[in-house]
Amino acid sequence: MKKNLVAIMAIGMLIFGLFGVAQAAPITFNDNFDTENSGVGILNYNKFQNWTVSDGTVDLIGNGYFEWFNKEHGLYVDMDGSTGNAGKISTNLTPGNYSLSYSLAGSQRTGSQNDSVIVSLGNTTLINHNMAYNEGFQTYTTTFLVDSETTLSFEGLGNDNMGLLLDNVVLSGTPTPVPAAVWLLGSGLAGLVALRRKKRDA
Ligand SMILES: [Ca+2]
Ligand SMILES: [Ca+2]
Ligand SMILES: [Ca+2]
Ligand SMILES: [Ca+2]
Repeated sequence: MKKNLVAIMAIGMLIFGLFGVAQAAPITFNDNFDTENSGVGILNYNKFQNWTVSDGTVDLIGNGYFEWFNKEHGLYVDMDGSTGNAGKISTNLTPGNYSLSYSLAGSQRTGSQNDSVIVSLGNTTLINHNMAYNEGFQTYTTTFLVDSETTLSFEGLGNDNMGLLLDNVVLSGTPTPVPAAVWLLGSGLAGLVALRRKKRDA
């Protein structure tokens, strides 16, 4: 009876180990914002699938709603929303090797000559973009290593409700292999050791 219990515990630990690895999988997404809010633009949007809005607001625009570009961009994000406080959007990252690409454009409004967006990992600035209002979408790519859980964020600067426009954020990550493998091996071995010990004692 006890032996069975220990065997079940060992299996459970193995499953937990696998589950732990699954949980540690890094975030991978291809975000063109086109399906946000059922595909309809909205000011001061804060229900993104992949992002949390903090420190101000951002607008979800395009698709005929405050549209500054041709239809091929669908919806995109105005990094300075409509509350006089440009917004910041963040997503959590687990340890791994990441590649990131995204498109930024000028505000497309003459009232805002230049605008900035800071891309950060936690409190560390990766890239500081400054673009003139009339610049079209440009794609930027970078790679980085995350060794402990952190956030990736895009932060608009300004307070005139006209910010840089963000679209096509593609993030892909490969998990840092060692901790996950050790965790799986360790939890499985712990179960087997317990099983052996029980057998020997029986
Ligand atoms: Ca889009
Ligand atoms: Ca705005
Ligand atoms: Ca702000
Ligand atoms: Ca501005």
